[in-house]
Amino acid sequence: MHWGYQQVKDALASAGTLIDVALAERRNLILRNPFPNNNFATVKTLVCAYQMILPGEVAPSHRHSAHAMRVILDAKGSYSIVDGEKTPIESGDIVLTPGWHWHGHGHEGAEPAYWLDGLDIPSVHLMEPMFFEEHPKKYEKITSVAAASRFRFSRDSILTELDKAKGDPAGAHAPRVTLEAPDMPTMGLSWSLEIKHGGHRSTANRIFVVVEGAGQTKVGKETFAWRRGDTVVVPTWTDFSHRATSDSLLFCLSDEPLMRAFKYYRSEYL
Ligand code: GTQ
Ligand code: FE2
Repeated sequence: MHWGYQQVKDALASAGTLIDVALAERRNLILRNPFPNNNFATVKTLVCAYQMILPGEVAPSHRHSAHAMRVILDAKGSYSIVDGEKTPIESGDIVLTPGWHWHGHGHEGAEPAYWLDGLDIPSVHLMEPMFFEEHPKKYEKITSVAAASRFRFSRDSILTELDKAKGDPAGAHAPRVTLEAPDMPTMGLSWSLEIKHGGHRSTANRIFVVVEGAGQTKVGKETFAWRRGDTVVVPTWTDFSHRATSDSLLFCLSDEPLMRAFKYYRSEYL
């Protein structure tokens, strides 16, 4: 599957005229993958949703068993509060919300802010350890304000790491950086600078988010053209290859650590 950012933005903008987040808690558009008997998941183990917050809004705090992360697409002046810590969320950042950490979001900027959420809810559904709690005060008290947070990976810090990264000499994969996040044991989080790389398949389910650039991804027999902000999904054991038509930064959310923990991980370069 492929989802286009522009179409999603239009839908979220419409939703923004109907209801505010004080009532709805979150304004999100879920990427339900239309495989048989699915009414929620983006891949079998993970779900993604685009989220939008309007200037002046504050989304109430809550916590849940599911681990969550966000790829910030267009945001200036917005922030997350994770366990009392207020940290800015700006375009290109990754923000983590490990399971059972309180979290809410707010927006002090002038334009609507958009990001993509990734959560392991389908895995939690399978195993059934789901707990959810609204914050007793609805809005969590801010105990510290910090641009540098253990929950935030800024665009600049990611690009600095990527500058030092090397691609596979045989061309199997592009320069890649993997984020070490021990609090997020179900999720693999990585970035790559794509030009062109050959076929690969693995048992991991992968969700690619276009942080910058344009190009196309071949997934099985289908080819999806993508632009900044789009999402492309590669299900387990499906061949895929990327071809960028301009300098492209792809973020990949996967269930690779879960597959590895269970010793189900297999991978093949074609
Ligand atoms: O921002 O807390 O897309 O709890 C789905 C569930 C976002 C969030 C989602 C959530 C959130
Ligand atoms: Fe949440």
